[in-house]
Amino acid sequence: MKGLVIKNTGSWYSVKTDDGQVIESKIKGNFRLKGIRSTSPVAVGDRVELVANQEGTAFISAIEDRRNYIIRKSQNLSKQSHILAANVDQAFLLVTVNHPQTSTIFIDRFLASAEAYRVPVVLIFNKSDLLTEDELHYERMMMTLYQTIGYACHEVSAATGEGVGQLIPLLQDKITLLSGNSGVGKSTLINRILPNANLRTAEISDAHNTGMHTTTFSEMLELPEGGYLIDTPGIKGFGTFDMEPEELTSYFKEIFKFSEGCRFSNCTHTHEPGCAVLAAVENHHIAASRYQSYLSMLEDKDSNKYREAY
Ligand SMILES: Nc1nc2c(ncn2[C@@H]2O[C@H](COP(=O)(O)OP(=O)(O)OP(=O)(O)O)[C@@H](O)[C@H]2O)c(=O)[nH]1
Ligand SMILES: [Mg+2]
Ligand SMILES: [Zn+2]
Repeated sequence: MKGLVIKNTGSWYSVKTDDGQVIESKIKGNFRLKGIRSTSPVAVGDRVELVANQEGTAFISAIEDRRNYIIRKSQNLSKQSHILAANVDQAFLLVTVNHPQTSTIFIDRFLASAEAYRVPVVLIFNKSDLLTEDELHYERMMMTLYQTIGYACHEVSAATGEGVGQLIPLLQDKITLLSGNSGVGKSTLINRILPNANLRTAEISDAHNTGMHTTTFSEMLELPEGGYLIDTPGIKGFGTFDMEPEELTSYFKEIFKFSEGCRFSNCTHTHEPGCAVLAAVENHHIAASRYQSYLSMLEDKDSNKYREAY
């Protein structure tokens, strides 16, 4: 029997079989996944093989090779990671310019790691109903910045429903991971799109009380038009990235374009003469915030710390 892992609640997995039943399943004792040190070897979005048992539950006996996966590194130094979801077609990164404020470093780190996994990202700016004139102005500037780089951006309010309609066609027949800081409104947005989902959301909206982590496990929800939306726990920061400068450069689309004009092919864009990236930052062709994010990821290589990206 084969199926799709649609929910992970720690030790149990809900697996939807190809004939449409949902079977609660466990991993067989010594089952390990090669190459990945993860807190849980099976992830939402995995295609698995099941062996049914007497009690109406099943054992997961094999995982099919993954097309991709999105990892959240754990916050301690154990080097363990947590796979938020596997086999996704795209990610919606939900951000808010206030209540809570999503930092540009967080956005850029997410975008760079998604580039590394080759997962396309759409940026969704939520809580437009809460923003002051100044905040709206800042939000539109951010949208222009990321659109110019090549990321689609949408402004919505999950609370009022404003703008949510424009997301529906983007979801059809795709597996979409919804990610973002805790409290930005991921579960609220899914409840707006799928009223029957009835996901738990934070009860009070308090700008000073963020990081509550209302959602604690990933869950895949089926869309009536075809496709799935995956609600995930909020992410706060990332583990360090250990990438060579050339590799890192290629994950910042606009920095990569300018880097073709650098004098040295191994330019790190920090101090080298004839650096086209530094010139572009100087001339405001590359946003200072993007360059700062690049530098912060470059520093990761030399430090071994967990970095909170706000
Ligand atoms: N005013 C307003 N409040 C919103 C909007 N979207 C979400 N909220 C509120 O923001 C709070 C957090 O929403 P959640 O949907 O629980 O956030 P989440 O991203 O799922 O958070 P985690 O599960 O902790 O990762 C709740 O009080 C929501 O009612 C919005 O568009 N406008
Ligand atoms: Mg949630
Ligand atoms: Zn350079």
